[in-house]
Amino acid sequence: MTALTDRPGAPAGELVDRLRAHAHAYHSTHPFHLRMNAGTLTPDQIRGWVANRFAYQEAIPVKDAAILSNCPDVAVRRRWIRRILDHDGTPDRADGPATGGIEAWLRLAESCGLTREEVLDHRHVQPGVRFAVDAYVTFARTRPWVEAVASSLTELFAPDLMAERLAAFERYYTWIDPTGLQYFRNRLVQAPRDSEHALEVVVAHCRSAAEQDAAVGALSFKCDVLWTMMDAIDHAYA
Ligand code: AHQ
Repeated sequence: MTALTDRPGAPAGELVDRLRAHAHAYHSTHPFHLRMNAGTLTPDQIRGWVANRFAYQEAIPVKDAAILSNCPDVAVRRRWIRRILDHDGTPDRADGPATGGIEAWLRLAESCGLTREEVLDHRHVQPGVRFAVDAYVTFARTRPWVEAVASSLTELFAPDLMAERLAAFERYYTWIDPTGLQYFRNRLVQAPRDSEHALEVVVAHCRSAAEQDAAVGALSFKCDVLWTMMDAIDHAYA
């Protein structure tokens, strides 16, 4: 009897198909996102979503640093570290504004009529959002690093959502200063680059049936993280 850990996995193409099949569980189809992209959200609902999603954005570089700390492969680390700079930005230049995705999200917040202070202090963050974000960071800290890489593959599905969202904001939420939408424009470039790397890593490192099942399970878990955040936001602001 071959142990599951030794049983060879499926060919790479089949693993990729199993991962991409999670598109149906991605939070792009959550009712709150559907209403957002249909232009029917009120300013308070948009502000609630922006303030809560900040807790997730802030946690991404911490999550990525956890993966780096567990990853022994220098070639992977060399590329993975870019994610941290994308979000944290580089040290404030004396002559210019702070950079990075977290700063861009704060600008989105200000464009929606939120203050930086009320976003940074998490006063609007719902318990379900906090617990889902904490679960994601804990997953990255405690699971084998390749599983944590696999959990980031929700970004395979992000570009379509980002493009639809950007179009919806520009068309329906004209009360938001368009310069505040730069974060989404940046993700249109960063997300495909990041998910391409993550997919390469998962395909290269998940050869046994057990490893492939764990990678698929990690992506399923992450879909639940994102969906739970949206449930908590929908419950609080719908
Ligand atoms: O803005 C997002 C982001 O920086 C990331 C990093 C990545 C990860 O490492 O898990 N996932 C992710 C996502 C971002 N935005 C979400 C959205 O709907 O705006 C989508 C989300 C993802 O697909 O995981």
